[in-house]
Amino acid sequence: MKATAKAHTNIALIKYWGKRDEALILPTNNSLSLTLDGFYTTTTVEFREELTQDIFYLNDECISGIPYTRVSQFLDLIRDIAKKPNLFAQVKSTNHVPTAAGFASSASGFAALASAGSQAIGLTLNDQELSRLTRRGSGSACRSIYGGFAEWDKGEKEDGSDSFAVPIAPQDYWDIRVAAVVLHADMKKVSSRVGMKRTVDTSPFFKGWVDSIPQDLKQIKSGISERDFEKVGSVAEANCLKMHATTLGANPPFTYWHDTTFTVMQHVQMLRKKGIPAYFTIDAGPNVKVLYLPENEEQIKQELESIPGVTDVILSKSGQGITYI
Ligand code: 2P0
Repeated sequence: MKATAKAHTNIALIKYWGKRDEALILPTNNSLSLTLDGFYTTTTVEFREELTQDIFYLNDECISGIPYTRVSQFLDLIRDIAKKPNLFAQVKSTNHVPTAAGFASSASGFAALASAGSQAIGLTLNDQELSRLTRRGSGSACRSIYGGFAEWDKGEKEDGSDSFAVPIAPQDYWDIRVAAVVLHADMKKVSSRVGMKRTVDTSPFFKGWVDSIPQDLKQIKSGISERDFEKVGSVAEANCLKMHATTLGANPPFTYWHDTTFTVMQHVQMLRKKGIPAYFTIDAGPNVKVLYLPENEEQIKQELESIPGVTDVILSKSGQGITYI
């Protein structure tokens, strides 16, 4: 009745931005990501007969409120599948995702919780079933089941049974690196959940975003299969810009960018002009992630650290999928 799992976070190169069903977490578009080795969550779930409710510890702190409710409601799904509605669990999670780096710890967190929880209660799920379950905790988490590149297929069905991630290329397929550029900036004011919903509901640019995804996916997948870094990087950068453009069309309008965000973006484009292949992508926050190749690591780190307003540069490689400890 006890299991421990480790899951890594992932960075989307084709972004998930918009839900067609908020309760089931069904997206409006497919997304594609790279799992990262530097950032992970380790979670132990133990179901115990004597418990009358779930208990959740995060980094040794007992958690209540909304984060507790999200974990407990997710365990309800596992109890439901296992047909053990009154069996509660103690969950102990440790995040190795520096909050300042601007990676959503919800991706590694829910992937680790789904894996440890389903194994602890005695379920035997294959990767697709596990990814589909993980999706219900947080959408982007369903891609973290796999190492390397993964694609979340939005699916077509209303019940979400065909909405899960599939592997595209394993961790050791291609040594692409990611630098997380940490900026001196305030915490984001619009959560990705709220930002996504506002964009879907009000942005006239949202349709253009959704319509453009199939072509981006086709291009990036051919770039991955050819190990063509420029192709992958340029599609990822353009896709990120399109996602962020939708937020400017929302009502009320918003942006995740900070002035330093823009400075870093321009610096990355300048590096390319100097002949160093580097491309940026940005999630629902001000920090910038830079894609680069191993041979340019030293220079990339130095260049990014030299930008005024940059407080840290954290380097990461392609990471592995779920492991059980
Ligand atoms: C992504 N993001 O593809 C995109 C890009 C942010 C920008 O997935 O509501 O925390 O839990 O499904 O997964 C962040 O959204 O949202 C996200 P929910 P999630 O990585």
